[in-house]
Formats: sequence, structure tokens, C-alpha cells
Amino acid sequence: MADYTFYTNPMSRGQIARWALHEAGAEYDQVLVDWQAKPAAFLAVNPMGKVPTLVHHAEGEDRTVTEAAAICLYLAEMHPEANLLPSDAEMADYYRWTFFAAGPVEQAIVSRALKFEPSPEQEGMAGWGNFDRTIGTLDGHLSGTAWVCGNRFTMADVYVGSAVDWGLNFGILPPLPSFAAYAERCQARPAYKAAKAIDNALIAEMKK
Ligand SMILES: N[C@@H](CCC(=O)N[C@@H](CS)C(=O)NCC(=O)O)C(=O)O
Repeated sequence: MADYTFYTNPMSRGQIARWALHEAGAEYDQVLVDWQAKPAAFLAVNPMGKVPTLVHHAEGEDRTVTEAAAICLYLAEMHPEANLLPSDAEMADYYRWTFFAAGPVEQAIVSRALKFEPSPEQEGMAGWGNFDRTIGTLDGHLSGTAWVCGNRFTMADVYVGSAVDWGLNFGILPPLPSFAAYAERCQARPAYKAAKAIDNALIAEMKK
């Protein structure tokens, strides 16, 4: 058995976790989840029935991690040899922008896709304020840096890069120069290419 069981669907946020698994150099067995027939073993470890879900077969115990951002950061911790963890100086950016992407950016993108925009009165309660505030803030950061933490790729880039890549592909993020250049840098990573090749082949298979 591989170290990890990875529950995924190729047309899902599972793509984020697969990229993270490849960056970490982790050995995994995949289980493809059919939305109409979710496996009992999957629902037992994640009653939310959401992918990605990762089970780490660690020494003496199985550990379940859900939420794509948590999976990314967990894998960086479990595979320090992959050099994806932040130094002390990089840690503020690492956590700040990963959580910014998992909260405000995700909410801004999804709410726009669902055609919900908070009214000015609702913005104070909405964690993302509004679409322009969130996206402008992300643009501000990515305009001044090659990677989330500066000149070095870290696991934060798998999560933030996936949000930017996905948002651009779906035409929800504006094609700003900072986003386009950052997405291009992410797409050049060998682990990104390897992971996407697997998901794209699975998607092509599903469409046959
Ligand atoms: N907060 C979760 C969201 C995961 C999620 O919504 N996954 C979707 C696919 S992208 C899913 O599993 N949908 C199936 C369902 O809800 O039944 C994360 O960040 O991983």
C-alpha cells in the first residue's frame, strides 16, 4: 500500500491536491469518486463527501486530511526533503496568502460564479468584502513578487497558484499581467505538468 490514499475526481479541486502530492514526491493510491455513487470508505473518512480527501497511512495510524489548503500544507510538513516549507522569514507570507486564497479569494470567485455580490451593507460581514477588494489585494501582492514568499517556490504557491490558474481558466479572474505571469510560472513546474497530465487524461477518458 502506498503512503497515501487520495480520493479525488479529475474535474474538481482534487487537481490542487494532486499537484501538491507531486511537488512533495509522495507515493499515493488514487480512488476516483463518482458523485452519484460515493464509496462507503470515502464517506466514512469524510462525511462531507467532498474531494480532495487524503488518508495518510502513517506509522501506527491512519490520518485523514480534508480541505485542499490543509492537504497542501500537511504534505509540505510530511515531506520536508521537498523543500516546500517556509523559512522563518517566509512564514508570514506563507500562511497569510494561503489562508487569503482559501478564504477571501475562494469566496470571491465562487460568489461571482454563483452570481452573488454582497451589498455595501453586507460587505462588513462578508470575509472577502467584495470581489474587487479581494482581487485587487491579491494583484497587489503578486505584482511585486515572483512567488508568494518571494523568490522561492513554496507549497503556498500550489494553493494560491491553483486559485489563480482556475480563476483565469474559468474567466472569473481578470487577466491582469500579475496573474497571467504567475500562472505561467506555476504551469512551468514539472510537478504541475505531471499532475495535470494525469487529470486531463482522466477527463478525456470520462468524456469518451
Ligand atoms: N473546502 C473544500 C471544498 C471541496 C469541494 O467543494 N469539492 C467539490 C469538488 S471541487 C466536491 O467534492 N463536490 C462534490 C459534492 O459536494 O458532492 C476544499 O477546499 O477542498
